Amino acid sequence: MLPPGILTQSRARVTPLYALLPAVGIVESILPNFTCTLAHIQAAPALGGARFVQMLLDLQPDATTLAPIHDGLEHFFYVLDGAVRLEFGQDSHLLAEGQYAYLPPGQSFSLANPSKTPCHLEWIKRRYQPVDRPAPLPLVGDQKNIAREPGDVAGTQVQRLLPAADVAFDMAVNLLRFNPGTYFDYVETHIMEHGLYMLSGQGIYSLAGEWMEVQASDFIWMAPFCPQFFFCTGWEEGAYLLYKDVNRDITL
Ligand code: UGY
Ligand code: MN
Repeated sequence: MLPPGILTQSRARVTPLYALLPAVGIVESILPNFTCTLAHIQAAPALGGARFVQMLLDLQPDATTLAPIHDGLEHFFYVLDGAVRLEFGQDSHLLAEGQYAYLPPGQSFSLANPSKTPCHLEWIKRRYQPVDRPAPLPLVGDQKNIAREPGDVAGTQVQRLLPAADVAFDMAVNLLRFNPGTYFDYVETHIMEHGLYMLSGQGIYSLAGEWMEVQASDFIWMAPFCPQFFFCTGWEEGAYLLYKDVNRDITL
């Protein structure tokens, strides 16, 4: 007997103000400078307005960059599972789940998966917006060592992976955590754009007035001024990794 046909229902949405991309629909790209690696590109200027690139890299065993990457951009990596070796300057770090790195513009680097198991990581890159002080230095960290600050609403927490008080940084990357049943205390509408990767749990997200079910492994891009509101549902903690552009004036 023939298997049933494929149904065409999908939660994927792409609009000028936001995009919701369930993982299953993102067809992989091959990046010429990587071996044994698939890139699931989640945000890019091709979306219509995004000013950054975000992707999930799937590095199979023995994956490696063929030559150091030196593209003048700033970079952020967050390891989802497995382990990746990140080399830059004289530094070499084996980053495992929950560990991350920020590299300032102009810092060349290479990546490799030296283990027998795949490694998945979120990679964010963008053009740094200089300001009247030196750019940040490279930074390597582990979310386990970052304080969980109480959020504005009881039952929510935020971990700031990059130094929030240092305006040399033009990006923030935070981990937001929600107990089931918690939600924002107001609908946010702000100039900053977001790249959101759902790490665990589930919920409903209101984006520009439309309610959408979201779950672990979904990606959301939010354009500047996209009205946004999250309500955590399900039985486990909802957690997401959130990119945000910060600390810069508007030039006209
Ligand atoms: O910091 C933020 O802008 C955050 N609360 N937004 C979000 O989670 N959509
Ligand atoms: Mn926001």
